[in-house]
Amino acid sequence: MTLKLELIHKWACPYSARVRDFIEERGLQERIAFQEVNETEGAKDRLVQLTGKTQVPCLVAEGEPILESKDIIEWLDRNLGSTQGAVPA
Ligand SMILES: N[C@@H](CCC(=O)N[C@@H](CS)C(=O)NCC(=O)O)C(=O)O
Repeated sequence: MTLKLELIHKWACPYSARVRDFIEERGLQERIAFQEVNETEGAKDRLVQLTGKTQVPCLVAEGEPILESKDIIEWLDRNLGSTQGAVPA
């Protein structure tokens, strides 16, 4: 099954960068739709609608938001990853 995944992120945010780096390291870019919170029309409104916050990064997995870069990386590792033990603390 192909999961519908979106990452609402911000270029200037180091936590977003951490998640983007992980995605790139794992070669998962093609599986995730990236939405920059200030560039993608409607992304910020959607973020607030889903989470009640403006915090990025936010992974939206099948419509369910996941906040916190560490939790997002762990989720990606658990659900899409194959290499164990590569999640930064
Ligand atoms: N602990 C969070 C920190 C995320 C964070 O602080 N993001 C900042 C941008 S770098 C942010 O969204 N600030 C605006 C807000 O929280 O509304 C994580 O690891 O994801």
